[in-house]
Amino acid sequence: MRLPILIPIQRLALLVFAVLATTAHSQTAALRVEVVASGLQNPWGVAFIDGGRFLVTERPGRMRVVAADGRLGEPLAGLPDVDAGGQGGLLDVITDSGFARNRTVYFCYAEPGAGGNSTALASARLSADATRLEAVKVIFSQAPKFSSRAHFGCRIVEAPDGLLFLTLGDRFSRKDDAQTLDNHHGKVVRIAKDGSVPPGNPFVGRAGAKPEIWSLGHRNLQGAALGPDGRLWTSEHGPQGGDEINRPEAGKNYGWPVITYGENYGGGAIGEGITAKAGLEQPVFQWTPSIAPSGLAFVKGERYGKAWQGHLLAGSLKFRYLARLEVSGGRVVKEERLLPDLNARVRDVREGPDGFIYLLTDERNGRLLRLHPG
Ligand SMILES: [Ca+2]
Repeated sequence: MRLPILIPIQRLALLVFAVLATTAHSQTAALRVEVVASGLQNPWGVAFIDGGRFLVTERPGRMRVVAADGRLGEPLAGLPDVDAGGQGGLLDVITDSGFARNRTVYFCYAEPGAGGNSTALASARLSADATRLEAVKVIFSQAPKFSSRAHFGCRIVEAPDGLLFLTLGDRFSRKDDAQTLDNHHGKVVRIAKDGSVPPGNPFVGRAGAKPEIWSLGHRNLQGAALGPDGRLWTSEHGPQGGDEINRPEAGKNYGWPVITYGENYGGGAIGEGITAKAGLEQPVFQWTPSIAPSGLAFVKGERYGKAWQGHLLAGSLKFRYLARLEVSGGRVVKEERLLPDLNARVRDVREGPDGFIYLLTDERNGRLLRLHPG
């Protein structure tokens, strides 16, 4: 007599489980997009300041405060000369971990100078009325300067120990420089907030090596984020194919242009056309064909459900979507493509202090977007 009763209960339990699983799936898949602000010209980086306000860079060389209600402030005064053109201009911005006390920000940009331009990192203090940058100090300049409008890299991350990571592109036609230590092309560098070189950097004291170098063998890193593991994660553009996610570690070589999963534009092998070699690190994930990733952020809060916590988000410039990358054991194990109908180049991705995910779209009329769970 008991069996006929038990079976329906088990089926009911399975049914309830299936409905819950379906609901959870649709909640995460159907994000609602709120436009916080528009009218930003090719915005590149967004940081979060007091009063629910935002600090946004525009690639042509402006930085603005965006009010919580989306109103755009006037461009801040006090910025240095920016070499805007091509991929260059005013690029990333972050707030200092002590911003609430010291109002300090860091920003990077294409710095003009003898020989062309290169990526520079500056610190500054946002004035009390948030109309200007004060005490602007260039704390790092990529060397050598070179005449190119491409591959600036330029993402900034403050590590838990207060040191700054900065990503630096290979300037496109200087790709072989990424394999040598006498320059900053195709590197991640690590510096202190005053611009000094941390004594623990991996190549300090090596003859002919730039002491700021943290890792080498990169192409054009346009995404960087601090993982829940407290470590640096980066994304970089491959050539035709071979876009990568890496976890750059001290002194390690990430292979470009000796190994790559990509090929030359229009086809044809790069170098020996190999994807692996002893002594060169493999990416933790790669996209072929290329999606052109820019902007990288971990979901650390619970606003999107526990299922998303610890996952990585990457914006796609080329295919105009947001990649959600499931991370397990330090590896990316699965990609879900979110916002397939966004129809805009995703330039930056950040998790705000309110736990919401924010995006910047790279357009002449660029927008700041807030993502709501569906
Ligand atoms: Ca690589």
